[in-house]
Amino acid sequence: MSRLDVPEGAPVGRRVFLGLAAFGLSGIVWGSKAAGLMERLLGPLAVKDGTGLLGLLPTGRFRIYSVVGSLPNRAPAAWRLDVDGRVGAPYAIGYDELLALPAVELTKDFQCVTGWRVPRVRWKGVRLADLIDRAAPDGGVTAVGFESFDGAYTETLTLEQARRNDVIVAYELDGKPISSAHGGPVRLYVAPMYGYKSLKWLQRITLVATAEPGYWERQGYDTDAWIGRSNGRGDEPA
Ligand SMILES: Nc1nc2c(c(=O)[nH]1)N[C@H]1C(S)=C(S)[C@@H](COP(=O)(O)O)O[C@H]1N2
Ligand SMILES: [Mo]
Repeated sequence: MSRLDVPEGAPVGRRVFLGLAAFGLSGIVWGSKAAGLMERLLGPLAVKDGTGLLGLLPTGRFRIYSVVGSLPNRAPAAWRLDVDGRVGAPYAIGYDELLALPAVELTKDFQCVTGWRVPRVRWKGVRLADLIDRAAPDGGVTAVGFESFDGAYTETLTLEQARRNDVIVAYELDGKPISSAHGGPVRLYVAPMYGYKSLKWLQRITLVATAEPGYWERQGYDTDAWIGRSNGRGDEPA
C-alpha cells in the first residue's frame, strides 16, 4: 500500500520511493483520527510532484494515491465500462462512445479527507445519472457500487446521491485526458464528497438493493462523505 506523489506521467521507480521515504511523515498534523488512519495505511512513502518536493504539507497540488502500490494503466482503446446489476438493460460502453455522450463540466476544489485541497480543479465527463438511466434500473435499486481495474478499490453511493448533477464519470482533468496516475482513462468524480469517493480506474458500475461499504468505509471512514459534514472535519464545502 503506497501513497505516491509523482510528476505527471513519470515512472515511479524504487529508487525514488526509497529516497523520498527518507523524508518521513513527521510533519503531518492530522486533521482527525480518521484522516490519520488513511495516511498510516497508505504508508510512509511520498512526496513529490512537478512542483518539486511537496513535503508533507498542502501545496495546492494533488497527491497521487493508489492502495495497490502501483499505478494501473489501461489504454483508452482497451478500456470499457460495464453497467450491470438489478437492471433491465445491462450494457458495456467503450471510451469513444462515452466521449460522444452529452458532456458536463465542473470546476471545484478537490479535497482529501487527510486535509489536502486542490483549488479550482476542472473536470469533464458524463453525468452518472445518464449512464444509470440507460441501464433501466429496477424498482428495488437503492444504491450503486463502483469497481476499479486496480483489482482492490471499491466505492458506493446511494441511488439518490448517484443521480446528482455534480456526480460524473470523468475523462478530462484540467483540460487534458485523465492520466493513469490520476485514475484514467476514466474515473468517478463525486464533487460534494471527500476524494476517496472519487474512485480511480473505473471499470464497473453495479446497481444494487443494498450498499456494500467501499474500501475506505471498511476502515472506518463515513459512507456519506460530504465535505465538511462528515469524518469529524469542518472543511468548507467544495
Ligand atoms: N482506485 C483508487 N481510487 C482512489 C484512490 C485509490 O487509492 N485507488 N484514492 C482515493 C483518495 S483517498 C483520493 S483523495 C483520491 C486522490 O486522487 P488522485 O490520486 O488523483 O490525487 O482518489 C481516490 N480514489
Ligand atoms: Mo483521500
